[in-house]
Amino acid sequence: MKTLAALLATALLAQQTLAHFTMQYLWDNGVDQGLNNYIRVPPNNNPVTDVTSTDLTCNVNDLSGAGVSTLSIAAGTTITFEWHQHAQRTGEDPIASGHKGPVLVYLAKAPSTAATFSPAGAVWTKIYQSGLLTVTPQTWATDVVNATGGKHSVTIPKSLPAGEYLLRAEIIALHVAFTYPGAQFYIGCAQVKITSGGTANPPKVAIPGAYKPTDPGITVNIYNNLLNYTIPGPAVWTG
Ligand SMILES: [Cu+2]
Repeated sequence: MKTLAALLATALLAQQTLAHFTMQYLWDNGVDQGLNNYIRVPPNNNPVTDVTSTDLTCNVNDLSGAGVSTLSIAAGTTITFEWHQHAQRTGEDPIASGHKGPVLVYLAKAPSTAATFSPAGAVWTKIYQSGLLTVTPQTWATDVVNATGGKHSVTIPKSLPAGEYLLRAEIIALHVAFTYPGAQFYIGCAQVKITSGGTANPPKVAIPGAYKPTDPGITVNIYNNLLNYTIPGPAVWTG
């Protein structure tokens, strides 16, 4: 006998099979950089669901940076990521309102150029996360993304060394996450060059590697009036 929550979730899944999304725009200190510019664009808007797959790094097919330009930014700038279901900014929810969960941002410094960087191993630093914002009603970071035209922002820590980086933004949708695989990982990687910076050596994790199927923030029933939610991965490093 399925629980009501499971039945509801099954209905949601059927309804939202095509309601997926991709990262499509970067904004540098409030300036729109244009559709798909500086972004390693995935072949479609499907999520990744295997947390052990290299698809978790920068989306599917070992996305290469060949042919992708790199955006010059200053450390301390505010970068905004903008996500949509399809190549349209209006006419539908940016990321489909049934997709509830956390929003995270990581970055990794390239040994040389961002375009040639294949970010394997412990190279990723988490610089932002937002999860369950209010308990009653249950409000998620994804609700804010939907309410703000698909956008969320992060400040690039000033103490990061100058050089080329991949920015990895991630939205985890938990509407069918009560079993594994179920949680949907939406990943966008962008190429930036920090033109001025500091000397920090932040903590780093591997992606895949930082998440486990059994993490309480990955296999979770969000229709259970959660009192708290544990965002997967390491602590945020703020510089
Ligand atoms: Cu979806």
